[in-house]
Amino acid sequence: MMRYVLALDFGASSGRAMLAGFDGSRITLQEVHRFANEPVSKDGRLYWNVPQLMEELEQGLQAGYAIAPYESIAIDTWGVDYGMLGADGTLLELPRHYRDGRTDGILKKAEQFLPAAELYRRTGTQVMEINTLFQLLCQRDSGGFDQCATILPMPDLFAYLLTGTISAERSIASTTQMLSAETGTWDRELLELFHIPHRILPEIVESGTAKGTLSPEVQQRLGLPAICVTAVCGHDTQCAAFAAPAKTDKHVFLSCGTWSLFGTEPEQPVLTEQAAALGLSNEVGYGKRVTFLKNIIGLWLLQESRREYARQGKNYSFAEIETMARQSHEPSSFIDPDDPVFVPHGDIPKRVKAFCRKTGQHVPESDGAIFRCIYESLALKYRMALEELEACTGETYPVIHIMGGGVKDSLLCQLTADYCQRLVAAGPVEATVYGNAAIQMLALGILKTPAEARRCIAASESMQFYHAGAFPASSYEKYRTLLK
Ligand code: LRH
Repeated sequence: MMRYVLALDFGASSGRAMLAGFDGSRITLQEVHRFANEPVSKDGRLYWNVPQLMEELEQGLQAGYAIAPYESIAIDTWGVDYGMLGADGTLLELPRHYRDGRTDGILKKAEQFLPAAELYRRTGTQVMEINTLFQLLCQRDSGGFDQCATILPMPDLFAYLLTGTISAERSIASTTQMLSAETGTWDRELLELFHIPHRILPEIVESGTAKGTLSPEVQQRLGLPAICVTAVCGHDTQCAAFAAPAKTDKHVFLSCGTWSLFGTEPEQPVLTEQAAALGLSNEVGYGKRVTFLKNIIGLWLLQESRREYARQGKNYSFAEIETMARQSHEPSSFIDPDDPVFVPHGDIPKRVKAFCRKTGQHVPESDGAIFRCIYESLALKYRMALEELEACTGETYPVIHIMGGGVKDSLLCQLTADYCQRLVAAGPVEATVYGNAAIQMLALGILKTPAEARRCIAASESMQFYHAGAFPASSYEKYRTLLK
């Protein structure tokens, strides 16, 4: 007998509802609803359109149930953003988008409260301007928290709007930079240092537990029964990491979508000074498993460049972008993909050119050369991240599992294999959804162990393998010098 769950996966530019069925050995996925996630901009500020996203989510619930009566639903999203609820439980304002820019330059200010190295030692999280802690610091200085009864990370906010339950799932809570790496609870002392009231932080719950059921009001409105809403890893990255079809723990995963999350699964958090200096992050996954990873800006650079070219009347498909990059014969130039200039929306190609000019490199002329520069710079950054991970854990990882949208990009997969000099196993594209669905199935007892879940996911998809070609040594040397 087939058993079904519904996975709701929100990305930074689109979301979808996927029906996942399990026949006893394999998981099959069916997309039942897809929608755009368009941020709203108001008075120069950028917000997430929660009412519209809720409508889409509800359409997904109905479309899925019309196909198969699923037993549970769960939501995963990007990290760090949150909504604020008032005492009466209403959303005080639309949640701010992490690319809004309000946290630009905040790290300097944060140093007054606690030096970054100490912040890292306490939380184990890569210190990034967009993290919730710094967003709250801005909130403290603008509106304050008088009206705010609680904050809810995005996946928990959607779950709250369906169930009325207020809680934060651990994996998404670990992207806030407010969770103690030692105790796994909100770090009270740290909150005091930043003058953020502890009272606004919700109870933490584990992935794979029930959040509640659809509220009577939602049931009635949608014509659905009291379906269970499960807390999976609310953080999309952790759903993907969970789904890596790896045979051993000695692998690297590269969750490759808008962001590239390049990491591994050590036995313990790595809180050394070296890890802090290298900007590596300990984030929590299913069953409190630590993932040790680097947040790299990712395919955002290609996605946003594509949007910019479209604004200029040049509509390139992703396949065309890949071909143009392959065919570029201009001299190589590189960027640091993680330079803050590349974070905001806008004209990425122009910023790529400016970066190359400023660093005394050949300035790419053609659109293909811009794309080539982005591709190679990403693969080079992966190489550096691999070296950093291996230096910090003392391990060697023979295989890189690329998952997510990047799997479809054979140029990126091959460049990753070449620059990292490792075997690349590409797949599944839908890793996040597999992870979301498999964790629900574990919660329902349909799957018995995480290892069984990984085996089922591996059996449900075929992988593509990319073997390392010649190592582009001179490019790598040039890149290292550039980033020093
Ligand atoms: C990827 C991701 C990443 C970061 C960013 C904000 O979707 O979750 O891990 O946290 O979004």
